[in-house]
Amino acid sequence: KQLRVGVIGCGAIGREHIHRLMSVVPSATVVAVYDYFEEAAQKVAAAYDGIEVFPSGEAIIESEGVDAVLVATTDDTHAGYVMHCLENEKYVFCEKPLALTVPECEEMMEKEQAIGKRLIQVSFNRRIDLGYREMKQAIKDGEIGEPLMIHSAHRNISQAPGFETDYAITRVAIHEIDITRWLLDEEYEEVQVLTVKQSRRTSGDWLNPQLVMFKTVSGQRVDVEVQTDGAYAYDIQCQVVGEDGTLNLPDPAKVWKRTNQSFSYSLTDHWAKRFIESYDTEFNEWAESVVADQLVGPSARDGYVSCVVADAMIRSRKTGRPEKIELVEKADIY
Ligand code: ISE
Repeated sequence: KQLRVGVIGCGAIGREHIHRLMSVVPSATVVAVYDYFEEAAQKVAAAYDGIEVFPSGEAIIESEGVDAVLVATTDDTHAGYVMHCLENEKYVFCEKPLALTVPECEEMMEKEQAIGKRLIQVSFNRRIDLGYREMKQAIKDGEIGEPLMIHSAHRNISQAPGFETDYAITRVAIHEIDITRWLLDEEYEEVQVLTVKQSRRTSGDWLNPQLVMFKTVSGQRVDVEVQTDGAYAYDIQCQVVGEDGTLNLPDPAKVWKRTNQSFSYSLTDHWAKRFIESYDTEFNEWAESVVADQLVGPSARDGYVSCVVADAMIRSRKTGRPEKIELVEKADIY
């Protein structure tokens, strides 16, 4: 039996995920779509067989013909749809961020706990990337001894219009917030955002670059260079430094060229290309886990932690000081 998915939000990422669900996820199919701009939903429905346009996101969530929901709308609407899914005890896959505020995440965790099982998965696709998975395995196997620090970089060529300084945290560095605690299997004690000389390649008036630091509970230090505009490529770097060695995130498979007395290989321009395989696997694993009634991917708790940390980072950017991280206790279902 195929999982019948309803998609709320048919913008760029919504359309990409719909295509993915229809073409590379055999255990799922999209049956319902909604978008604030009805035309966007109509276009999607016209492009595939068996997709119906619904009058609202709520109608999709409440429909008996929909087994699970994908939320790919604007950030400010995620929490409302996810809560509505919980009220209807429906599985929901939510694009990051899970919510804009910590209390909303707490409410979701309480509701899930009352239901007694996980229904929410948050899209932190890097956990599925083969490079990061291999790094985590090597750390687990003790190959570099105890990890002591991580140096990382997140570089973008451009942003959609309307980009703001805080989005560098809530939309961009949020990936490092999540992947670092997943790699190290540790929570953060404090975080800090440092000011740095600004790039002339920024196409708006937001702060770019920003330098972000984390300190974990056991004292490991992490630095993340966040360039949200004007970089030479979409480039993600991560180096874990351990007592006995280092691990480096590999670039995606590309031919190595030796020509004109030089050596090169190409990088991509966009996250959707850089991480395409991880997104494909993420949806396959999600659909299979929903069918098995046992979610395994990133949880509401992970969405909550990233929200707490992002808030602290935004505070630190304003105060210039390190900010402490305080988390509520982890419930049994996580
Ligand atoms: C986007 O949402 C991402 O997920 C990318 O990883 C990030 O680099 C980009 O700036 C975001 O807009």
